[in-house]
Amino acid sequence: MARLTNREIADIFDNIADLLQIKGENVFRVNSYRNAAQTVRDLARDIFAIYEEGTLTDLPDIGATIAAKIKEMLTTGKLEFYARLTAEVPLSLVEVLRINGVGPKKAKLFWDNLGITTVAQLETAAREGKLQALSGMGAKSEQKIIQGIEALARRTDRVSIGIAYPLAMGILDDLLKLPQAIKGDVAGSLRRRRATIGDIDILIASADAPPIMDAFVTRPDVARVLGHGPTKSSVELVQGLQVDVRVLEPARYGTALSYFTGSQQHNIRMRELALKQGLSLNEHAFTPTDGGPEILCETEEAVYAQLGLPWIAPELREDRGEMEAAQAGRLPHLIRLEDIRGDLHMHTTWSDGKLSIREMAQAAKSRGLTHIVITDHSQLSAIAGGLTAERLLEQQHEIRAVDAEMGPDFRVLHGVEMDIRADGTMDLPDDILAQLDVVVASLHFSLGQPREQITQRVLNAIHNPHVDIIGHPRGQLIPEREPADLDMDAVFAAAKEHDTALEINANPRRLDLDDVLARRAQELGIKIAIDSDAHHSDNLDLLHFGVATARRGWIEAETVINTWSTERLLAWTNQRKTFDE
Ligand code: DGT
Ligand code: CA
Ligand code: CA
Ligand code: ZN
Repeated sequence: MARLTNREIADIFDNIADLLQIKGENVFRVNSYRNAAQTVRDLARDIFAIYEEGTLTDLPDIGATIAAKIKEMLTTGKLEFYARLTAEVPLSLVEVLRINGVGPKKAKLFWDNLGITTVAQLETAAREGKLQALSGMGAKSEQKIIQGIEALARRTDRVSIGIAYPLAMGILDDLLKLPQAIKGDVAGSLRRRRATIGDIDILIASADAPPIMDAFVTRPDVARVLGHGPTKSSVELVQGLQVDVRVLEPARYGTALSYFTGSQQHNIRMRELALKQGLSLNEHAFTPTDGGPEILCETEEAVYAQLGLPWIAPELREDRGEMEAAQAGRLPHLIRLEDIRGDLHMHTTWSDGKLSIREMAQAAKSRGLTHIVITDHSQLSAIAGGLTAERLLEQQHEIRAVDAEMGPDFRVLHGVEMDIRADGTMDLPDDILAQLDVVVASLHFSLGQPREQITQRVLNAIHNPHVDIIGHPRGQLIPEREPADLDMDAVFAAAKEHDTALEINANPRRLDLDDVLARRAQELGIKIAIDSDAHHSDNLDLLHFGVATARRGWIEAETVINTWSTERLLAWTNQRKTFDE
C-alpha cells in the first residue's frame, strides 16, 4: 500500500468540507476540515514523520479528532468517515462546486430536485432549460451557470505569467497599503518568473496579521475563500487563480521569503547545505541540530549568508547549477531591464499594429529607450495587413521622417518581420531586404510541418545574409499551441555559424526561446534579441517578461543585442550583409 501523501490527505479534508457544506452542516465543523486541509497542504515535512513523532496535535488546526483521522489514513490508507460521507453525498458534487456561480446550496438544489451529481449532467440540464424553473433560479442564473461551466473547462491548472503577474501585483499593492503591512513580496513560481504559474503566493511582513487576512479574503475579486486563518489565507479569484497570502513577523521574513520562493528543488539543496553545517532549515528558521536557539533571518541575504553563499537571484533558483555557481563565486551577471536600450521588433498601423510610427517612437522614447526598429509584417501575412515590397519602401519615407523629427538622442530604424514561407523561401527579395536596417524573419504559417521541413525553413532564413534575427523561433503560444518541431541543434549550429541572433519574444504568450534554450544558445556563443513584438504602446511594457525569461536562462547583458548602442547595432547589421556571401 502506497502511503497517502500530504496533498492527498489535504484533498480528502477539503472534499469532506465541501460535502459537509452541501449537507448543510454548521460552518465551524466545515471550517475545521478546511483549515486542517490547509495546514496539511502547507507542511514542509512528510506528515507521516510528524505522526510517528506523535506531534500531530501540535500543528495548527489539528485537534484530537482530526489527528485520529490522519492516523487512520496513514495506517490503513482509508477513512471510514469519508466512505460513509461519500455514500451519502456523491463525491462528484465537489467538482460541481468548482463552477463559479454554484455554491453548496445550489448544488444541493440541483441534486435534490433533478438528481444532478456531475458537471456534465448539470450542463445538459442547463442547456435544456431545466434549471430556470427551480426555486431561486431564472433564465439569467441558468445562463451564468453555462458560462461558469465553460470557464471551468478552459481552466487549466497553470496560467500564463502574463495573466498572473498583474493580478498578483494588484493584490500585493493593495495589501501593502494597509497600515499593518511593513513590507511584502510575491513569492513562488511568480517570483522565479516561470512562464506559467500554478498559484500566486504573496508574503507580507507584519506584527498584526488579522486585519491583513480580513482585507484579503473580502476583496471583490475573490470567488471563494478556501481558507481563512490568523496568518495565512487562500482564495480563488474570479479569474480562476488561487492566491495564498501569508503574514510573517518581520524577524522571520527572510527565511519565509526564501522558503516560499522555492523552487522546492532549490530549497532541498539549501536544506542539505544547512545540515552539513549542523543546522536544520525550515520556513521559520535555522535550528542547530544539537539544540540551541533558533537563528532568525530578517532578509534573504542573511539566509544565504548563513550558508556562506551570496544572494541568488530568484530566477536562478531551479537547482540547475546555481548552488554550485554560488559556492564557486561564479554566479552570472544577469541582464537587467535597465540594460535594454533598443526594442527591435514592433508593429504599427502599417500592418496590424494599433498606433502610428510616431506614436510608437514617442512611447518608446518616454520609456527610456534610445532606439527602436519598426518591423511590420510582410505580404504573406495578409490578414495582418502585411506589406508588399513597394509598400515597405513607401514606409521607409515615413520612418526616416519620424527619425529626423525625434532628434539625435532617439533613433527610429527601419526593419521588417518577414515571413518564412511554407516552401522555405523568403517573403521578400534580397534587394529589398538590403535596404533595411534590421531584418527579423519569423515562422507564422504551416507550423505543423514535419521536423526536417520546418527546420529547413529556419535554416534558409539563417543562411540569408540579410536576416539578422529569427523572431519567436518555435512559434509556440502559451497555453494553446505547442512549439513547432524544430531541430534546435541544427538551428543553433547555423545561428552560430552565420552570427544570426535568436529572439526571446517578450510577449508572455510566446516567451520563445524559453529559458532552457536561451541558456544553451548563450553557452554556444549565439546572440540573443529580447523584443516586445508590440502592437500597441502598452505592449512595450512587456519587455520585462522577456528579460525575466533571459535571466532564468542565465543570460548576461553582453549576449543580448538590445543592450548595444544604436551605432554598434547598425555596424553589426551592416557588416553582416557582406558576410561570406
Ligand atoms: P506553482 O505554484 O506550481 O507555479 O509553483 P510554486 O513554486 O509557486 O509552488 P507552490 O505554490 O506549491 O509553493 C511555493 C513554494 O513553497 C515552492 O516554490 C517551494 C515551497 N514549498 C512548498 N511546498 C514545499 C515542500 O513540500 N517542500 C519544500 N522544500 N518546499 C516547498
Ligand atoms: Ca505558487
Ligand atoms: Ca502556493
Ligand atoms: Zn511581430
